[in-house]
Amino acid sequence: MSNLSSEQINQYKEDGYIAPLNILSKEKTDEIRKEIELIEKKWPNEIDGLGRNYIHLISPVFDKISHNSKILDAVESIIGKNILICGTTLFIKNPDQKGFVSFHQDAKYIGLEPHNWVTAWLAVTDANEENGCMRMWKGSHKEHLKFHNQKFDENNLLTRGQTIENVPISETTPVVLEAGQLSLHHPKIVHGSGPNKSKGRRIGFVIQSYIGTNVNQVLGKMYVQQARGNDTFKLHEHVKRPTELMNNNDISTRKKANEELSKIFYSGSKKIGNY
Ligand SMILES: O=C(O)CCC(=O)C(=O)O
Repeated sequence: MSNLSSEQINQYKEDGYIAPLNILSKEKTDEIRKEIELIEKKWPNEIDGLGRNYIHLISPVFDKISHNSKILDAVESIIGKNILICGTTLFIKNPDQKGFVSFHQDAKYIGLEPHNWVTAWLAVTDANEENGCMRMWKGSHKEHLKFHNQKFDENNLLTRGQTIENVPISETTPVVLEAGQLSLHHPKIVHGSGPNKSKGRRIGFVIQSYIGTNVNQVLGKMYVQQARGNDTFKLHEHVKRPTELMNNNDISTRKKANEELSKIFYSGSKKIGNY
């Protein structure tokens, strides 16, 4: 078992996140990167823009990471033993692009209530200040949800370009991770990330999020998988795990899931962005 220690749990409660946790070997992260490159080559546009979501439904490689027992042990320490995977997202920042993530709180537009959930960010490549790693505003999860301006900037990787203005950068901490390491963050922590100024790709695979079975989706419909324990609440539709890359049935499940997710993220919005 690799459950978090009591010190780590206290750190999560105090700071709103915990990192780094060692999860995968270098060989494994190379395999993940190859899977991404294969999909990009064979199915261009499939994991771009809105399509960057739910890759775990069409790729056994990403399915296995989402169900990784080391990750689940750590997640169990935070949300308990009955765990569902309700979504995944690839956050890729290529060196020739200006992509960034404005400061935001995940809980603002995601519709998951109560907040018995946690987001896991796995570094597929190293993530550091040069290539635009996440920055966390420690302790900000203890406050209420803040006002988010909806900016729809072209290079913002968030759906509406939702932005909490005037976050003091000097009070934020970079989450520096080596490939194969993970961070876990709280639904209400204020976080964001700058552009990639390096010469290589920055790739994060984000399980967004692991939810307790008691967590409802108050803005729409979700397709979940059982990661651990039992689901006695039965609030969501369960879907099967993929056994081959890009199986036709899995592709149509993913399409439905993406359409529903888009409705959730843009609920009440007059405009639709790129993501
Ligand atoms: O990958 C990033 O830079 C930001 C990801 C993020 O905001 C999240 O995982 O909640």
